[in-house]
Amino acid sequence: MRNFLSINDVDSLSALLLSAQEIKSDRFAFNMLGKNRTLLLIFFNSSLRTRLSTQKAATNLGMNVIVLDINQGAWKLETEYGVVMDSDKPEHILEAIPVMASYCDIIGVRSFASLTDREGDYQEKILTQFVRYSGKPVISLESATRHPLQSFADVITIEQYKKRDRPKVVLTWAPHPNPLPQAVANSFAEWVRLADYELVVTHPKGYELSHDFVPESHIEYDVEKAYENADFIYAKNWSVFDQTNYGKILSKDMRWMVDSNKMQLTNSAKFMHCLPVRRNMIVEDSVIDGPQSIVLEQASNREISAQVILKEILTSQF
Ligand code: SN0
Repeated sequence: MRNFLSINDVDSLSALLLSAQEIKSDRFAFNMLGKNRTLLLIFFNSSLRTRLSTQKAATNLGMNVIVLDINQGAWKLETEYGVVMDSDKPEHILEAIPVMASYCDIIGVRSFASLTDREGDYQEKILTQFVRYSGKPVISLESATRHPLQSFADVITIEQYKKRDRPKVVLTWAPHPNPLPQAVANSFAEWVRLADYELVVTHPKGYELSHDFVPESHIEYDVEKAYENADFIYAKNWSVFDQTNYGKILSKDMRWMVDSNKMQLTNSAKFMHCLPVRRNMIVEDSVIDGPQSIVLEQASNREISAQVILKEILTSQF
């Protein structure tokens, strides 16, 4: 594995899942693999789980880690070409990327969706420049359109809890006060399909995700029908993907909040969310605090997913 940006970088999901089990049973078994190798984590956006779990995973493998928050202490980076740099951005990404790359062996990048320029977001303008100009393996720590380390951790978690081979996994939109990217939802859908679980996506009309991630046949607009016989309820808010309203909020329909009434329609489903979660908007307290909630296990599997990927890259690239 050279880069880890999406499912396209995965040769065999079952091999990754085996590696996850191996690392879970002894996370220090490969603590010499990363000796004298440095991981640089660059954040263009806030992070709690990704930052800590990736740092911990790298340390388990014996790596050194440097973390840079672009918005706290670094120069603001210009990302557009050909501009007269007379704004508040003193450094161009064209210099910054190779300079940062020269201090490390692997780069993790958290970029972000503009939510105004759909084409730019879906072209992954920032992430692709890191791949092009760093000369180093690049790991996505959430990009404009995907969050693969999260989705891989989600699949590890589902494997742990599933009671049948092909569980019914429901991805439900839920209301949120602010416009959020489609990244987590896109990525989750793509990994659930890779894992060959049954995927049902439910949301109000107007919140259709890109058909590249969720073909129309997977959508169920009747939220209660979607919950029927579900094994996993995965909640996430996202803003509109459609070109005319891209990045906007169309609805805060509370019928999509995950509550104990709808959970009763399921096959004793587990509740999942990538966190951070807005309680009593996305999910009722009684559900997230109840025995069906596996959000903490999901978060703890972030260390495992990051370690599997770092191990793959260290093994194949150095
Ligand atoms: C991010 C998102 O992509 O939706 C990161 C999730 C891992 N979530 C948020 O930005 C939540 C912020 C909020 O206001 O609740």
